[in-house]
Amino acid sequence: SKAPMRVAVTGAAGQIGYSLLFRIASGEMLGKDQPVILQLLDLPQAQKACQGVIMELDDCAFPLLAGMFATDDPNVAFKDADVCLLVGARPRGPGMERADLLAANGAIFTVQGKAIAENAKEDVRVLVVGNPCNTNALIAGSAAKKVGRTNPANYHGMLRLDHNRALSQLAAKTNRPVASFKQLTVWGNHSPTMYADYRNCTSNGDNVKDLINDPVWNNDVFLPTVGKRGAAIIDARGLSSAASAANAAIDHMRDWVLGSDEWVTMGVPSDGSYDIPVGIVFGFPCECKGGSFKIIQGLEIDGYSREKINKTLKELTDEAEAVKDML
Ligand code: NAX
Repeated sequence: SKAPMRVAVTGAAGQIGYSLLFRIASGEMLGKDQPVILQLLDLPQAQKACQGVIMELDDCAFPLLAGMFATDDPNVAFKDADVCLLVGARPRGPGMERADLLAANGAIFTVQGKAIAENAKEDVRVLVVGNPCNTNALIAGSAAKKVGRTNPANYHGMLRLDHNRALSQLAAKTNRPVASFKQLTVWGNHSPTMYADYRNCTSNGDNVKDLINDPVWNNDVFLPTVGKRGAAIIDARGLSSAASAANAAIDHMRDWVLGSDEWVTMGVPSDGSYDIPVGIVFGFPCECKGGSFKIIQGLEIDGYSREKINKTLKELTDEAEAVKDML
């Protein structure tokens, strides 16, 4: 049987962690034949809650769960990790300005990026879920780059929830099964400025843009619905998206590790594709094969799309500017 893979999860005592850990342990992320060891990181005050989660994981008697522990030390949590899911982050407190939020998270992700680069496997794959996830991934990747050893291209931000939200809206609009949609892209930042783009999307061979043929719906209904979905869920549930966020993290990592027949949206450090400045962590259409990913090239960007892309990019370059001392 296969050697276990080590999966580090931060913010393990939080609500996304509670939806995520059980599915990883059941084999939904890395495969039904792949044993896993869970390495949970959370703050000192959350260690007791982590032990409770560990007790429940024990009580599931998952055949693939080959070991687990919780710690408040990033160097321990990331030791020999194959996969790191960085979920824990500093939430925006009352009266906290955006700059304070960026700085507080910058400090966390600088420490964690360094600890990953120093301790994890050299081919570690990292997905940042904790917000602002694109810029947190930029910071972690930049801290890791200073250490060397790991691949800076492997520090991702999570755009998959936006991608899945867009898919479900397209399915509802067209009354077609969600699985029929291929070649959707969500460009940019995980924020209301993201640009969900179905110009290249097909459903059972039909072009979705032609099928819908409603630019007003696209601009005035679809994009705001996807962009503000997180707020709508907070409004309805009184809590932010958790199970769907965990699901998206699993989708992102499963496709990256095991491959995907279809395009997927991933927040990856730009290599300059589509004129996105090198290094900015940006939602791109990606193809995953043989354990690696690449950005789909050669898509046409029309005037409307360029405007949307520039808007979400501006937000990210502003954030990068605000944390430039940490890069
Ligand atoms: P919770 O507040 O339920 O849990 C967060 C956990 O992280 C807590 O247990 C806390 O103790 C821990 N934590 C805080 N700082 C830490 C640190 N430095 N090291 C380790 N652990 C730390 O939040 P939850 O609902 O689970 O959300 C977690 C993060 O996901 C938030 O930043 C949230 O904004 C972000 N989200 C990102 C999404 C995305 O699509 N990228 C969507 C869902 C979610 O909003």
